[in-house]
Amino acid sequence: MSRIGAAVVGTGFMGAVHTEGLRRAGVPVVGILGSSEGKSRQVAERWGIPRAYGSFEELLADPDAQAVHICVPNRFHVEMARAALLAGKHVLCEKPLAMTSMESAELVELASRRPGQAAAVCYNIRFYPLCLEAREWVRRGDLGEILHVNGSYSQDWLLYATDYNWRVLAEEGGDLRAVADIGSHWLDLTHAITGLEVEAVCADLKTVHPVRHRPAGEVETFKSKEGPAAETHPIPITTDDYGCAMLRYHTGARGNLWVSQVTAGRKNCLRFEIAGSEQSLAWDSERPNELWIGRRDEPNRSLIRDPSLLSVAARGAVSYPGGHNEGYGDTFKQTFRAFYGAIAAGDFSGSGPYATFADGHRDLLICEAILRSHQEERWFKV
Ligand code: SOE
Repeated sequence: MSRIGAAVVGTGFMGAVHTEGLRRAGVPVVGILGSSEGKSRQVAERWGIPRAYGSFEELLADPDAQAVHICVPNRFHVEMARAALLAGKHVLCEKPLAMTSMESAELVELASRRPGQAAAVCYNIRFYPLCLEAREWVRRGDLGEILHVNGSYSQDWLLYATDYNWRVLAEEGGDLRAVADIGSHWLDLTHAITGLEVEAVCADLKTVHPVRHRPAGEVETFKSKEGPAAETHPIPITTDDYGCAMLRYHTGARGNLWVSQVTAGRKNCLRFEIAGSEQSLAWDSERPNELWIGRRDEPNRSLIRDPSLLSVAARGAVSYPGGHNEGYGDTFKQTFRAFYGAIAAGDFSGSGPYATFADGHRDLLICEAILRSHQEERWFKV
């Protein structure tokens, strides 16, 4: 699709997902950077990537890498995104965009001064076709006035005190974890669908495991579920395993969100329900090819992801006919098609369906308000 080459920073879960998604989107992956030169070389060989960088500076100096995908722990996001923009690269950064809203504000400002470069945050869930369809329905007015938006994002990969990954550490990921890691997806998605702005929040958070047992080496996201390490040492944890927030939107609509990384049986489950004055919509990421339509005066319906039944906007993000189910990996392919499609078209307005740095900044502001509300035990304005 694009002759623009991409370099990926990070060789963990997200680095692998981005590399595969880029290739499926027809974007050449020209090089990879891991945590050391040896790691870069090993992964480049395994994944068939032509170049293994020894440093981020080497990556930035590569003229074939016009875009950089940042798939490393959150604490590196701001410095890498800043340097990549200043080096003239397009940037696609994993979420959350930064550790604090001060950092994300700086990136928004910098990106606005680089008008010929695209700057996006990888909120891939927007690109499930039925989420794009829900967005169309709301925008067309089919739901009527939005009364309330409710939902959750729950996982079980951090249920036990022996579960560990860099995300549990505040110094690696930020003061908030479940809220920032997965709640930010929900906040972004529901904003993309409804256009509603969160004005104030009232939140309650809980660290279920104030002490976790850290293994000697690094553990990839989700991998601790495959069995505890033989040798571990106890470490204090301050980030949230669970969180709940009531939301007030700018229109007067209400909402609530709960997140958990300790709900046994919920593998990766984002759910939303949007109640409108005419009808409701509900969706569950563990059954992503069905959209529930709630009606009061006639039977409820279920819309199956079949391109022939979808709006033009949602159909553009579908690759296979109905019944040939699409899922998680496809959302990355579609995110990258949208991002590189905009670059190829010379459209740097950020008005397309992908999330911009400004969207990433909005989510950080809400996350910080959630933390303050919890700490001060009161409603907090965003
Ligand atoms: C871990 O909770 C994680 O990998 C998130 O960081 C991703 O954003 C989400 O898509 C899946 O879960």
